Amino acid sequence: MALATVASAFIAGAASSHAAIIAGVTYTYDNKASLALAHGPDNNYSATSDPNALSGALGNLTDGQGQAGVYVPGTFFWGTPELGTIYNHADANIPSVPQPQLTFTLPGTYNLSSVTIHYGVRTASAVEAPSSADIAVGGGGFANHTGFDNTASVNNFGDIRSNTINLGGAVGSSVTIQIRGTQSPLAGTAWLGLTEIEFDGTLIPEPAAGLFLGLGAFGLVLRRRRRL
Ligand SMILES: [Ca+2]
Repeated sequence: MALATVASAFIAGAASSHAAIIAGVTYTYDNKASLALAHGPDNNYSATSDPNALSGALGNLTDGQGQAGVYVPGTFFWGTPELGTIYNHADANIPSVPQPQLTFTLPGTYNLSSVTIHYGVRTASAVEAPSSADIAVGGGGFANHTGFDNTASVNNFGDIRSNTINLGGAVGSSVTIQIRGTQSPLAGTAWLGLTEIEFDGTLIPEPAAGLFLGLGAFGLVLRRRRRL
């Protein structure tokens, strides 16, 4: 059996176990410093003195709390401890710059089935759903995804909603997400609030992950040998 076939069989076996929500995901804000108005636990900082407060640490977007159907805000949206990020689209850079851009680091290499973005809508306060999200797995190219619900909220302090986006089994140890503007920015005064971002996938054991990433180089070697 060729090495490539062995590796493929190993990876298939590893991926056959059930996908599950990945714990221990950390993240950084890549372009948060350009936000002129920002509030919430992850954003209540000085862009000049503490621009990388979340580097290598768990933040409110991956603390396992704030999911749609579980969490109901009990105070004004920006006062809730569940928020990961909330900001005002009055920033002059929006919507020309997708904000925020977040890079998530997974605790290993995963076969990713989906990502679920939980967000708030509070119509009375102009807290709106994102318009779309651009997502790149493992440093690959960005793909645009829609499906965010911006219908009027019912709960007094806002509704927490979710959008599960299919990642099609993409393999990687990091994911970058660019959240794109609110759906009807009301002349630049709408707010965006995120509460939790969850990744669903299957861990690829380290030997298989190495083989998987090395298969491309191995194929090059085989092609070269055939030419000799
Ligand atoms: Ca959370």
